[in-house]
Amino acid sequence: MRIIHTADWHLGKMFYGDYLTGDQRAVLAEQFLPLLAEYKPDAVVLAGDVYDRSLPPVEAVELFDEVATKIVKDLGLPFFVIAGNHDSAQRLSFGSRLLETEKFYVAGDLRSLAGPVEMSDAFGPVDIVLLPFADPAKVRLYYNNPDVCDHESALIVLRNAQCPGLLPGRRSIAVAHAFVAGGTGSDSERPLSVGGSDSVSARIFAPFTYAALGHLHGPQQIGCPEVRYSGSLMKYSFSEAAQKKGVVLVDMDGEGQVETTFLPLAPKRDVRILTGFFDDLMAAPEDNADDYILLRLEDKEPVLDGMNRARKKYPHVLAMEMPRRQAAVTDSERTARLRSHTDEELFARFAAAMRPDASLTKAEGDLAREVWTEMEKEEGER
Ligand SMILES: [Mn+2]
Repeated sequence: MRIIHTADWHLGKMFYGDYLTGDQRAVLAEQFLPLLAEYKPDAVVLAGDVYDRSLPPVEAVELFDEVATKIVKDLGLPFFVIAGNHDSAQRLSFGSRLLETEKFYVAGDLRSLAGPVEMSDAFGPVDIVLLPFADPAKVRLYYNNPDVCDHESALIVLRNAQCPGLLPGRRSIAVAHAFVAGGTGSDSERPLSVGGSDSVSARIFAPFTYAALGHLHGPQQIGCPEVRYSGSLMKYSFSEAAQKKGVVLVDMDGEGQVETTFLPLAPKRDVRILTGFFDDLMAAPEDNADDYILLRLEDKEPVLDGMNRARKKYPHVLAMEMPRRQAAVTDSERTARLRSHTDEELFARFAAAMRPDASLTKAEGDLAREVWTEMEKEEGER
């Protein structure tokens, strides 16, 4: 049995004010789908966070519709999808009982869960057990089980309900969206709970031959190659700049021995952090100027109009940090220093900083003073 394990697509994700849907479409159409055609898996597994939010933009829904149709209809592959903590379980499960007949299995709403899906290969059956993300309170209520008090106990109850009798020696794959203890997080994952413990023990997955996990955006295995996060489709924060993104190819033999291979995906624009002095970075040669860039400057002095100047070289520069400058002057020091000047003095200093080669002319000074007076008058009238 061969499956492709992916997770955390976050379709419709907004990154520094812009939707990434176009980039997501490109990586899915130009790399993910061809990879399925090349490796010919028996099934595709998407372990939660299909969308970035519970009410995704229409472009994101259209994209998922197109990709799912290509996987299920054109390539003829069974497609297993669970809801993550960013998805609306109810909305995602629309039509799920109908889609099952097409081998498109969507698990979201607890009410629509129907136990393991049995697949088979030359060696016999393989159970696919879908464990969508569900809040502990929801699980406690739905299964009427007062013992459910955290994510760990909720997932155990859900697991036991979804696979009441895993036969010893029978092969099975769990698909879950959870924070498994020992995993390493990134900035773009939303915590599963506010306060309290949101992690679950890897032992929950011990009965399964392989656990296809979603939630953590960095690809990683937890303790052993059989409990694994594929990581997200793309880099969704600068904390992920050094991560490699891709999908996991899982090959399982007749005895339940599992071999995993990471297959990288490279979107058209990378997410990178550039560290150095502003002038050096602007002068350095660059082959991928179209990437999403965070400038982490070593300069201590202010860089005038830095973002606009940087944008001429890097059209997608998204942020600029100056850690050394922030360390040198604290916010309260800066505020105190500003308070010691009049508005007029501050404006003259600002003008001098913006135009170092020519100080304010008398006419400009007069005009500025006129505007200040006017503004103060209006303030007073309000
Ligand atoms: Mn996620």
